[in-house]
Amino acid sequence: MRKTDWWKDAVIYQIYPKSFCDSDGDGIGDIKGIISKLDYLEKLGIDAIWLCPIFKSPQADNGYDISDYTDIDPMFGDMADMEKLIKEAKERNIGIILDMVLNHSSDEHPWFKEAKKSRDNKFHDYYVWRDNKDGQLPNDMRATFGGPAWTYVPEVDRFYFHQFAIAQPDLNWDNPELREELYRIMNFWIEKGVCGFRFDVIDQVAKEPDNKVTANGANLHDYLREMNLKTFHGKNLVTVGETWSATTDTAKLFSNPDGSEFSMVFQFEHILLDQIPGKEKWDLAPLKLTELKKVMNKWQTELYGKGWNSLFWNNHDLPRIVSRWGNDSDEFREVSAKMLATILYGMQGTPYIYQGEELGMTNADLDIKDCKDIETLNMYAERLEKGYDVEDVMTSIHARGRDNARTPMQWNDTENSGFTTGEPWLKVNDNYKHINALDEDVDQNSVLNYYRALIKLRKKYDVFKDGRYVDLLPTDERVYAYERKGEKYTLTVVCNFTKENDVPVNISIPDKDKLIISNYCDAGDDKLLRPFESRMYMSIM
Ligand code: TEU
Repeated sequence: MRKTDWWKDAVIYQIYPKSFCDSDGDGIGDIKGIISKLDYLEKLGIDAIWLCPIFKSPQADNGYDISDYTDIDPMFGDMADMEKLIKEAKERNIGIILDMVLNHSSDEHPWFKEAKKSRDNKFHDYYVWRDNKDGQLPNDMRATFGGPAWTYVPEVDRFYFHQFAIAQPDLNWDNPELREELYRIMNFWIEKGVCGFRFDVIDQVAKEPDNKVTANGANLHDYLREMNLKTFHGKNLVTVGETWSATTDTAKLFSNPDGSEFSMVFQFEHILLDQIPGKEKWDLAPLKLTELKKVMNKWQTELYGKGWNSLFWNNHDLPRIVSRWGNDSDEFREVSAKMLATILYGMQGTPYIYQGEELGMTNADLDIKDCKDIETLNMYAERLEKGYDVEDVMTSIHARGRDNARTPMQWNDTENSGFTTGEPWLKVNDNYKHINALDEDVDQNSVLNYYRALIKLRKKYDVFKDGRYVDLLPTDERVYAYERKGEKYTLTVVCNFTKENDVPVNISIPDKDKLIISNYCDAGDDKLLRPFESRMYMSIM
């Protein structure tokens, strides 16, 4: 039995099953492949795996379009494999977190197939419909993956609402029977022994399309508290909601320490800092370090004692952080990947590692013909039609496309990076010959061994969990320095966010403080930092 709030000391590892490890040579990762890598994960030191959707799905959006919530997609294996994964992970003290996509289902879910048949069908009201008035769309809302958020179904002479793809009809949470079905599904998995859930776009479930409201509808927190009570409440599970709309105020509700909603949420305020404000993620802008600090400072201080942060740079929707805010050249890739990890791992919250981040995996620079992601492909077509320059569109895709994160995991330097013996569903990044887990395992200075060391440190000192955060250099555009003040210890983190050399650190580190980790092999100078140098000091008060 895990102790209460175990997730506050935990590190969570995210697996994108399609790209993690293929056991049967069909070019697609699978559950047996994951089982074969549990020893690797145990050695890394993680406590839980967030598994992206493995449920039955036509894969219009790589599993985020579910057609059966209590069965496994044959592409990934079967229920016996899943049970084995839960059991074998548990033997290594690793829990399995399932990805619940409850805002929408697949259009091939039996509920939707029934719903389309007639307005009188019991399942019709499981979805969000508006009448056809003279062939006009109900309103001008747009779907995240392009086009209108409404699609017409002639059989019922109505439009259904979808915030994402046409193949992802939104579920109607205002229907209590639908909510009960969802709770049954969650309880089914709780009984199978999972250790928690990640909830896809959960702030968007209480939509009010007539008011053009998607996130934070009036009923949202009532629904979430009901779901909590009827499913995971009091069961010591970890729960994390994906909430693009979260502010520190709403996050205090979502992650209320009274346990009424979730353990924590993913918020994206920092992630949105390098795009042109008010525009789309494809409209690139440079990141300003002081702006990043402002956002991190706000989340670190406002949630202190009142909520809980999740700490992440990466996931399956985001570009690789070393290519984004670090530097993926041969010269600086390793130091900058470690520097970025250091900034995050000193903070309060639960860190998430997205597969390959612990190796310093980079963006992929895929040709458009090799891209597979629905969001990227739809945007490409849409922007070219609008007359955008093809080179500009490709620059955006290389910087932000979701396939960057989805190229297969780089296990070793054999063909296809040891990911598959077949033809991989998405091209392997060519750099697997020198960026791979096998080499990094034995290289004491690898990014992988740095992550292992950071995880060990977090387990060793309570200050990582409890220390109070203070930004030490809020106006410095090059150095990120903060401290965490605990009862016994003070942790100080100092990072050069640039490739410049001899960058002065305008704070003094007491002589008695001990350097507990750094991304350069030799001692260096605590007053002048080398490119991307990062240092963590610990003091006893
Ligand atoms: O993502 C939510 C979401 O809004 C994303 O579409 C996000 O805006 C975009 O990827 C940023 O580029 C979740 C899942 O994480 C994503 O994989 C799914 O495609 C999406 O929901 C729909 O289920």
